[in-house]
Amino acid sequence: MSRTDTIAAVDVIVTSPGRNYVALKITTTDGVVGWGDATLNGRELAVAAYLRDHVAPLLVGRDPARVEDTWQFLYRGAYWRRGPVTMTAIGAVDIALWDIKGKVAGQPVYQLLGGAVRDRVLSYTHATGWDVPELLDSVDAQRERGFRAVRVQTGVPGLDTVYGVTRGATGYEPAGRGAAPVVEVWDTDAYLRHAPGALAAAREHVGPDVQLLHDVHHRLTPGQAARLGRAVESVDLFWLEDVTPAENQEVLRHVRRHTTVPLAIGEVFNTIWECQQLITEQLIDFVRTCVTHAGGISHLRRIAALAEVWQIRLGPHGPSDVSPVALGASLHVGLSTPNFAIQEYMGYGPQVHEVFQHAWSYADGHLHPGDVPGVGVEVDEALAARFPYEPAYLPVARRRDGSMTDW
Ligand code: EZ4
Ligand code: CO
Repeated sequence: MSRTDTIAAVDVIVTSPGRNYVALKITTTDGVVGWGDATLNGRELAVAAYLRDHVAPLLVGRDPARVEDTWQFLYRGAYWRRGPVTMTAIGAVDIALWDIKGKVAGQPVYQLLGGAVRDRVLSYTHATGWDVPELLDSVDAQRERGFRAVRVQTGVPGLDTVYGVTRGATGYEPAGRGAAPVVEVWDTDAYLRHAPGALAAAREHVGPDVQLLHDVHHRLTPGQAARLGRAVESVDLFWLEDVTPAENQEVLRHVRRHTTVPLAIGEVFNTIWECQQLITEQLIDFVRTCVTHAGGISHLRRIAALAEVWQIRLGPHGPSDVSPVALGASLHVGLSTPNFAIQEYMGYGPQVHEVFQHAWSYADGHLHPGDVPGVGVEVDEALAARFPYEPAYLPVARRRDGSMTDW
């Protein structure tokens, strides 16, 4: 990079190779290209417009080497603080600038973050079955693929749709294509009656050596969460995720008083400030913030640093809606950050692997970001253009009486 190298172009690419993604491309006057992920599931076009209309014009002409200053400029310069759209846009720029910095230096990003502290990053994937026998088959299939950590979700008797499971299918994709969200009917009591037994059956099936995780997906009150935590203590979960919506974080104290089950929260958080109380009051064990939605590599590292003080670890979000660019970025943080525990890896359909050519790799239950300069994920723009955006939304949930609840 010459000393006069500046940002020449900022392009936003929306593509739907099986599901929607938003990719950010930053090109420098020297011709170096950096890629970021700006995918916000079900609200993709809001981030695309934020980037195109408000961020791209501000970036052209700036020094691409100033990663931290650009973060500060976009965060403080917006005046309006935080929020998923803003922070996803900032995250995309941050990841793309780290990609450029790595390419210019000829180094994978993890080397610029201080180098590897581990050889590979432990990952977990999803097992899903409508009933318990189907779930156990799914767990076996994921173990055969080498996974040592598996998230287990099952259907609930009496309900037709349940988070994390698709009836009659082996895979699960939360977003549904179409002009409006699918409406799911939810019954917390039915879930609480069923879940402990299903989780116990999974533990009995796999024995002690496999890590089991479970996602409650924001459905419980603090009292219900405390009871569920107690009921599953003998299952020895790696974590119980999102037991409450965690908007009121104080309520987690009640859960903590009653159970030692490890708690993971934060996939919907955008900044260190939403994590602060949960970390400093030790109300959780794992922070789930995603590199895309929480302001990029620079900000995820800050969250990790705060969490480290309190012996809390990172287990970032990594479903299909976190693009391969973001997964790569997360793995550079994972390889170089001491208190990074585990990376969610839901996997991608074949078209996604073609559009996003990635240096990261999976083997034997672990992920590695690869050793190419930068983040190591390139977007095939011609192929991406063949998959135009398709409206898709996450489901919504209503109770049996028709009132809205948290999905
Ligand atoms: O609901 O990716 O832990 N994983 C999850 C995911 C999220 C969706 C939201 O976009 O909770 O399934
Ligand atoms: Co989750």
